[in-house]
Amino acid sequence: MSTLAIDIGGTKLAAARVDDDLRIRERRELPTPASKTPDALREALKALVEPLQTTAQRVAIASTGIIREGALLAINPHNLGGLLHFPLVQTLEDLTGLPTLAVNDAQAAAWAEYHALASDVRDMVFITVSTGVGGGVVSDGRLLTGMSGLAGHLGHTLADPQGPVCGCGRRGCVESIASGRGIAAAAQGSLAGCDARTVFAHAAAGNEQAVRLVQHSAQVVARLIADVKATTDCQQVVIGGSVGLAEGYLAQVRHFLAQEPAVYQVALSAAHYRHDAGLLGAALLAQGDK
Ligand code: ADP
Ligand code: BMX
Ligand code: ZN
Repeated sequence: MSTLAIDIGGTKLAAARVDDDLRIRERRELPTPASKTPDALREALKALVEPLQTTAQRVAIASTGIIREGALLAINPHNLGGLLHFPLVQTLEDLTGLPTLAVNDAQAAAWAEYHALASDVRDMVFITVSTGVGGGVVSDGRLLTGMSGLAGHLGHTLADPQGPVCGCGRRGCVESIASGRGIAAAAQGSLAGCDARTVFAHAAAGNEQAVRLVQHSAQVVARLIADVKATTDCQQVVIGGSVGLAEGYLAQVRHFLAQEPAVYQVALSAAHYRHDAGLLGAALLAQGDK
């Protein structure tokens, strides 16, 4: 059996055929359209999945946003060009004719990463630092989704009451500072208009402002991890997303976490499945609990 797995992020769409032994075949990527209208996302998903669907028996989607009753509801619509609502499951069932499951991207990634950890780890938290900052919590071996899909939305916890207004409506969320969009929005002067990837390249070349922006993001994520440890008493925190996986980033998070009191220390690692954790977690969930 194989699953057509789809990962919808604020920056990129990915899809692949995933065999039941979690082998990835025919992986494809397209940019996420930044549009308020659902039509643009529907067309992009159509172009993404059409070449892949022939042999899959089901569809599994890991998507940015709160996933409630098969629909995507943005908590931060800025991450999707203003898009607030999208009928995910309905759209993919119409496009493919296959039974479809959808789950939040970071929740899905947490599930895949949980399965990659040693079997004595029962409590873990996954954090993606990407277009936004997302999270997934596995507690006593169970993935928390919450009664309305909101569980684990760690990017919308408070980092700085004087910080920028977040797209969710709150001021100073972790996401508004530490995410790829947050880093880009804070870039000024010679770096104004740069995306996070470019800011990281400038930081690697020694640009002081870029170094500060990356450090600030890592510090905010380290404080979030201390909060997460205090909330969940997890044994392991796993970091993913293109910012989280960028060279040198995790080392900086470790550096800032080490400055917190001992009770908040927790084992930290980079995502085992790297950029495919969301795809694989959705596929695992669609296969049924393992
Ligand atoms: P998505 O949010 O769609 O899942 P990503 O995990 O790739 O996608 O995150 C996108 C964010 O990561 C963007 O802000 C982008 O600028 C940033 N980014 C992409 N590649 C890198 C990189 N090599 N180093 C640092 N940041 C990166
Ligand atoms: C936002 C939110 C989360 C998501 C997180 C990471 C939206 C559209 N998304 O906090 O649901 O998990 O971003 O998403 O409100 P990504 O696109 O950065 O992977
Ligand atoms: Zn927010």
